[in-house]
Amino acid sequence: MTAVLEVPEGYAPHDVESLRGYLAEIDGLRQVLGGDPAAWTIEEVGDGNLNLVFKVRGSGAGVAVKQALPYVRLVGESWPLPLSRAHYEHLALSQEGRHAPGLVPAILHYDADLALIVMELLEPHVILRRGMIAGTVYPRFVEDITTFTAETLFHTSDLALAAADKKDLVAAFAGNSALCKITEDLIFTEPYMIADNNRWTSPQLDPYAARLRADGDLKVAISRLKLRFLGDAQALIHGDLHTGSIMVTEADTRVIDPEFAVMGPMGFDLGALVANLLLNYFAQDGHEESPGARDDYRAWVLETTEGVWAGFRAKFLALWRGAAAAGDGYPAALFQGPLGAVRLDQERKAYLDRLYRDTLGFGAAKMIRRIVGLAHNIDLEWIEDPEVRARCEARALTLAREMMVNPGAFPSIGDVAEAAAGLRGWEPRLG
Ligand code: SR1
Ligand code: MG
Repeated sequence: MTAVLEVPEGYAPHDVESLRGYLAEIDGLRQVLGGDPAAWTIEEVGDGNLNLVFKVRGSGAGVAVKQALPYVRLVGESWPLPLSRAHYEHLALSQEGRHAPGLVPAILHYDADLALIVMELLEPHVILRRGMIAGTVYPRFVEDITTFTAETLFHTSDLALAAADKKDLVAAFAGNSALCKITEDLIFTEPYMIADNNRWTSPQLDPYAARLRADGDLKVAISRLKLRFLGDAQALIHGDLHTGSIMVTEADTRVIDPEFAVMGPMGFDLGALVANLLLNYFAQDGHEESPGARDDYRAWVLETTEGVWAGFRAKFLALWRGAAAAGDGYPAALFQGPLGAVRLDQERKAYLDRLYRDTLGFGAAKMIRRIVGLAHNIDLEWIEDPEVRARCEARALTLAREMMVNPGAFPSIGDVAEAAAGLRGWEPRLG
């Protein structure tokens, strides 16, 4: 039976022509686009799992229009999903833009009834994931993404905010529960059990999927991580910070699509970055023209993975050390004098050590879900030969399992990169 889709009065999904009429009625947007609305080119380009995305170009600038559908686009109308996610995306973009100016798209218009956001058109940007599949180096990426993560996570945490302000943020995002439920199910639960949504390269990865379902240590580890996601409102997290949520050029980086935003554990965002870079690393076998042709690129991907954690750590630490008016966590009154300052700085480093371990755990969860869960990455999906794809995936699963169950085996992010590189020539036993 098809579920009934409830939408508020006034909501209807746009098509190219209805969108043209809608945009033409909004003075500011008509001016931005320029020229005769009849001459605007409008194309629907959404290739994500959830929404409609239009690119609109006039004789002046272009705009991007994102509209939520009342269901999961990837699956269809049988999986309803609240339109309120556009509200949370808009709210998160506003917060992120305040803390990390220039690193998110500018918002030009928001229509709550239509669950629609109009943003500047990012051109000639490409989705980072696509650029990395093509083997393109992005020299600004590490610098920009570490600024984005350090600034947004620090400034929305108890390290920077007064308790009442932090609680207001928790309340503001608490209603995004349907999007959180997707994460809770698709990342923290289903890959470790038999579930209709799961899929993997079969039969090659059948033994790997079966081992995940039989691995008690892994189930405990993923459940601990799930508990953290459910209960630890550490900071405002983007909630879906994979390489498909980042647009880049060689000189610019923008983080898009924060519809999964919620107050949650910081390691969830950092783990998403590390995981998706590592997945791209493992996928390179399937994209290089001849064996070894992408070796320099592989090295860049691993350097980037290390740089993301190391750069974040340095910037976050600097923000905390330099915070003029600190938040209600770690009250200054408890850390007075030179001894207090030393003790607090030791604790800052210990906090980041804990965050590093969280990053490995959440990163591992994100690698596993993209290989045996519902929503996969094109880094791996675009590898046509299932034998090649399964080898890449098996290596990634092998590293991910260790990262989640045995994070102590990777004292530094360099150890993760080394382990990934060490798995390169390893021939997994496939089904
Ligand atoms: C049903 S939505 C599947 C996935 O798409 C989004 O990008 C999120 O990662 C979500 O888990
Ligand atoms: Mg998205």
